[in-house]
Amino acid sequence: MSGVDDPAGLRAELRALSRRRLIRGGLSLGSLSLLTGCDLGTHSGVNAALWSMLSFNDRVQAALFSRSRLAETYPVSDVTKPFRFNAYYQDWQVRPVPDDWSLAVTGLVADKSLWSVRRLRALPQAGQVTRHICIEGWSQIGQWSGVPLHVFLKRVGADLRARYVAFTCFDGYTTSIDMASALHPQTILALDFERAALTPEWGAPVRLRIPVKLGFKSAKNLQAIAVTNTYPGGYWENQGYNWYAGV
Ligand SMILES: Nc1nc2c(c(=O)[nH]1)N[C@H]1C(S)=C(S)[C@@H](COP(=O)(O)O)O[C@H]1N2
Ligand SMILES: [Mo]
Repeated sequence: MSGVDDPAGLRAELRALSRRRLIRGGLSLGSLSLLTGCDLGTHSGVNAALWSMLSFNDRVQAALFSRSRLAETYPVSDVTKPFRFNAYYQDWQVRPVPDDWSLAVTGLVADKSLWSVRRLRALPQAGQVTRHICIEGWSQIGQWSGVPLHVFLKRVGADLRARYVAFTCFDGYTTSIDMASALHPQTILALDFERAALTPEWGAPVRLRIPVKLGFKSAKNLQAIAVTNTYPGGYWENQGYNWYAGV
């Protein structure tokens, strides 16, 4: 997984993880060392922990994840204006929704039929005002609504014991998440932003919105969702971003 060929990068990630936990007043380096049985306060302890376990960071984060811990929510009046666009290309390169668009579902699911926007809107909907946190160091509060991913996965008869849910986008972007995070109550297939249909820049016609993870997991312009036990990686993940990316 991420950082395996880049020990310095892994150490930086661990420092960032530890800092976040410290700031939140939750876990400290001490509790991380309890989890690993290593002395993480020293350089060699960090190396031992990280180099002996390829996906150390992902595993620690997964172990700390609680499906009942909700991301903070805000009043609608806190929504950031103007709302920032971000992608691996400039906004003038945004792809319009293909005329023949439909959402495909593949892999370990019973029902592989295609989904139109209309069909998605007929499923139960949920809204949220949450903070989107980009790994590049900025954040913004947005208001999204759409189909909870757990509702969708159950509806298509997904194998909920599978390890990963992977997302493919028609702009060429990809990402993937663990099943526990996919089933989190605040993980939604968003159709609306500020109660109006998403525009192409912000992910039309449907995007993932997952406030318990960094912004790069919130895939826009979805084309296909796959349920799989084979590690899928992703556009940024394959370039070294921490795969788990919990906030
Ligand atoms: N399809 C697609 N989804 C994407 C991206 C992208 O380039 N393409 N960028 C990701 C990153 S890094 C961020 S920070 C958010 C930005 O979402 P926003 O444009 O709604 O602010 O989208 C994520 N989802
Ligand atoms: Mo991002």
